[in-house]
This record gives sequence, structure tokens and C-alpha cells, in this order.
Amino acid sequence: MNRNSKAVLSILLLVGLLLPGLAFAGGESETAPARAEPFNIAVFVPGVVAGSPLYEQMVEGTEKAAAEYDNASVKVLEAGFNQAEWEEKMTSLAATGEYDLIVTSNPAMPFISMPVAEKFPDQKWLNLDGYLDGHPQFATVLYNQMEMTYMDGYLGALVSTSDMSGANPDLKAGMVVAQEYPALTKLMKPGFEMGLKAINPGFSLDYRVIGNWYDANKAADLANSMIDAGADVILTIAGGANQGVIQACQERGKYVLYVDANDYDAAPGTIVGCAVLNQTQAAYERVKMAVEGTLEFGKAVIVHTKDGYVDFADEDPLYTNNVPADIRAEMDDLLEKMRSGDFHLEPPQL
Ligand code: RBF
Repeated sequence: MNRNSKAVLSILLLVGLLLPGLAFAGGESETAPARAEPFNIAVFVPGVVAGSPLYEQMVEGTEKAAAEYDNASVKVLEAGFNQAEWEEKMTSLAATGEYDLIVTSNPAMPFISMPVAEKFPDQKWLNLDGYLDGHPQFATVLYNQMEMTYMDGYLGALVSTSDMSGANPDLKAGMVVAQEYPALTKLMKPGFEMGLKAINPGFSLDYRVIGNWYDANKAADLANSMIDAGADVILTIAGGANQGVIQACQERGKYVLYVDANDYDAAPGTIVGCAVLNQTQAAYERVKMAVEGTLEFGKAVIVHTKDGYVDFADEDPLYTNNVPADIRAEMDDLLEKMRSGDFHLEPPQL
């Protein structure tokens, strides 16, 4: 072999060695998916996260979903308790144009966000715990909160008519709420009353409104005056102000019913029932769908006990140890029927 043919051979060898690599590199750039675009999510908290289980769950579910995607990010914004400022704050958020999705929660938010949607037609919202049908920029999920409070009413009446130490002979139950809105007056209040009356139609409801979601002192005053008037069990739907109802009932040896989350450990033995919403799951699933481009906007979904999004925390030792077995047995029957869908309450139009 002369020098020339040796050189040709080495060039051929070199090309032979390099070619597969080049071909591979070329092939990869043709078949690999384009690098995913960033998907930025803002969580708009209408209030503060601490003390409001549904807001805690919204943040938790959204962050859990986003953590599964390299291209997804989450920013949480607390809008505070001044509701007059929420629309302006939502406007500023949408005006950044930075967020592919704004996640928020509560039944007033669709109506506060709608004027903002008009100004920013490319902005999309996932509104949990709310209802707005047919608007192309919104996907909403409403929980059947009539079923949620029915469970508490049913248990509350069983407790109130029992021989538990705090129960009295009066057929009176209390309900303390932060503010009035359609989901409260059309779903939660009637649901609670139906649950009470299912046990004894003679039950009457003492119902009081605080006026905000944070004033625990006022909530305690209202709870105390209800206890004076004969209530031995009180349902509280008041966010951070729930603390006042708990305190009054602890001091007076009365009982509290809770919604939204398993919170028995906030007052063991005083909180006797927790009806729960699975907002963590709803946020997780729907944020994932949004990142993947499969979330349907323009659609309002209503979820029920039979779907697993509304339930009652009946396995916690703070329930099983503090509520007598005969009461729990009656609750078990109700829960079995509600979970299977054999017993269902159809919520009215909001
Ligand atoms: N629930 C809370 O736990 N904390 C809040 O700060 C709070 N703010 C609300 C503000 C408005 C205008 C409305 C309509 C509801 C609010 N909710 C809040 C209630 C929440 O959406 C839900 O109805 C109840 O927690 C019962 O599931």
C-alpha cells in the first residue's frame, strides 16, 4: 500500500467512524419533539391561604401537578380580605400576559374575573369552587355543597339528640357563616337544615352572619349567644373566623361541625364532624389537563359525593374515639348510600 492509498484508507476509516454519529445526531434532531414551551400558572388566592382549607388545597394540588412537568411553573398571589380590590388585582395579573392559566377558588370569582376576561381575551381561568357555564375563557368546578352540609346536619342532629355530655334536650342547632352568597344560601344552608330534619323534623336552625372571613372575636360572640339560646352543635363556615366558634364551644362544652377539610385536630372532642371537599384532587387533575392542553374551557362541571369530591372524614381516630358507636353506625349507613349514589341531593340552579 502506498502512502496515498494509506491516506485514503484513513480518511475512509475516519468518515466511517464519524458517519454513524452524524447520522444519529441528524436523526435525533429530526424526530425529537420540539422543546416544550414554558407553561406559567398563577394561583390567585381571594383572601389568604392560612386558615382556609380550600385555598390550601388549591395551592397544594396546583403545585403537585406543575411539579410533574419541566416546563410548568407556579406563582401564588394572595389578594387579601378586601374584596373591593380583587378585580383590580386580577386585572394586574392578567395584564402581565405572563400566565397561561390563572387558578382561583370561590363562587364569587367567575363574576369578578369576567370583566377582566373581556379586556384580555387570550387569558384562561380555572375557577375551582365556582360555577360559570359557556364562557370560552373559563373552566369551572362546583362541588355539591348541599350534600356536604347535609352530612354535617345529619350528624349534628344525632349528636344533639344523644346523651353526649354537651347535648341538651332542645332541638336547636346553630350555623355561623362569614358572608352570604348563592352557594351558601341555596346549597349549604338548605342542605344543613335537611340533614337536621331528616333525624327530627322539629329541629330549628339559629343562623348568624359575621360579615367577613377573619373576625374570630365576632364569631365567638355569635356562637356564645347561640349557645345561650339553646344550640348544642354549631356548623361554622367562616375561614379564619372559625377559630372563634371553636373557642366558644370548647369553653362551653358544646360541639362544632366543620366543612371543606379534615380538621378534627384543631379541637379534638369539640369538632365532632368534618365534611370534606377533595379540592386538592380537582386542582391536581385539571391543572395537569391544562398543561397538556386537554382542559375543556367553556364548561362548568358539578361534582358530587358519588364522584368522590364531596365526602365525610369518618376514619379519623378523633372522630371514631369521640363520637359514640351508635351515632357512627347511623352515619355509616348514610355515607354508604351517598358514596354509592343511592342517595343523592340534586343542587338547584345557582
Ligand atoms: N372560604 C374560606 O375558607 N376562606 C375565605 O377567605 C373565603 N372567602 C370567600 C369569599 C367569597 C366572596 C366567597 C363567595 C366565598 C369565600 N369562601 C372562603 C368560601 C368558600 O368559597 C366555600 O364556599 C366555603 O369554604 C364552603 O365550602
